[in-house]
Amino acid sequence: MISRISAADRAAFAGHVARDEPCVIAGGAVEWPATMTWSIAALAERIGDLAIRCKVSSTSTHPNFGAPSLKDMFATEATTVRALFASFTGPEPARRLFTGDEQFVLRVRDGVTAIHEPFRTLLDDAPVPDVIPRDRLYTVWAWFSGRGVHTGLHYDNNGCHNLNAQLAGRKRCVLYPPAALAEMELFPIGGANPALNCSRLDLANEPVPPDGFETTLETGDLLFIPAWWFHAFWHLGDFNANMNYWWKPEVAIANPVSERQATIETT
Ligand SMILES: O=C(O)CCC(=O)C(=O)O
Repeated sequence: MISRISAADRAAFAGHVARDEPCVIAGGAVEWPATMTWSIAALAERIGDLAIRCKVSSTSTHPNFGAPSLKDMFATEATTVRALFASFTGPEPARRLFTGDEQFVLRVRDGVTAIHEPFRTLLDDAPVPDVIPRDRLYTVWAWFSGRGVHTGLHYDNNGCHNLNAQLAGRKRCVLYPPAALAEMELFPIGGANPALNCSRLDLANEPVPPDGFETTLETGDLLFIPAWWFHAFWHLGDFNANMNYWWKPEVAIANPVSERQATIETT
């Protein structure tokens, strides 16, 4: 279980960050304009015409590591927000997924902030939470999906803490600490699959490894995923919308996963 803390208890959140321990800020985003207004219809009216790319899988799992080629595993397609959202209410609602891999909302690199202008409206409705130190903010992404999507077990290779805001719909998630690296069955360094931060385990069809930290995010919840922790998600709502905010830890964290990532980046 992941502990649920109140949004008012900033000291409790700071403690979780300091200890690299996940938590949910229960209802921390309930009063955000995004949580109160985002639906397929409302968002389509504002950004429906926007041209985007989305991930596309022949199953409900993203990436689909069972696909016959790397090209199929990481396939994307050109679409519009409106067409993507329409697919969520069609016969195969879990085939498509929008994430920031295809287009970020905000990035800070070398002290320079870049905002993808057509997404500024998302940031207006879901601003960077003030528990995040602004001088260490790294990236903000948006996520849109239909019911049934599963994102496979992985760690974020940017080395950042992550606050993931559930703004519409619900998601079940399971987290594992960096110390569980040996049980995570990651694609091997030097192997054919370049997704070195991802697990080969197919948790859509196999039991999740034991000793995971599990929770279900309800609309308005904020999940803190400490840097280098493994996570997998199951999308439970008919329409799921999230924004997530990454920031650099105050001091670099040394653990088996950060060491693995350093090896990847130097080989
Ligand atoms: O929402 C999901 O399916 C995945 C979220 C995730 O991987 C993240 O916040 O880093």
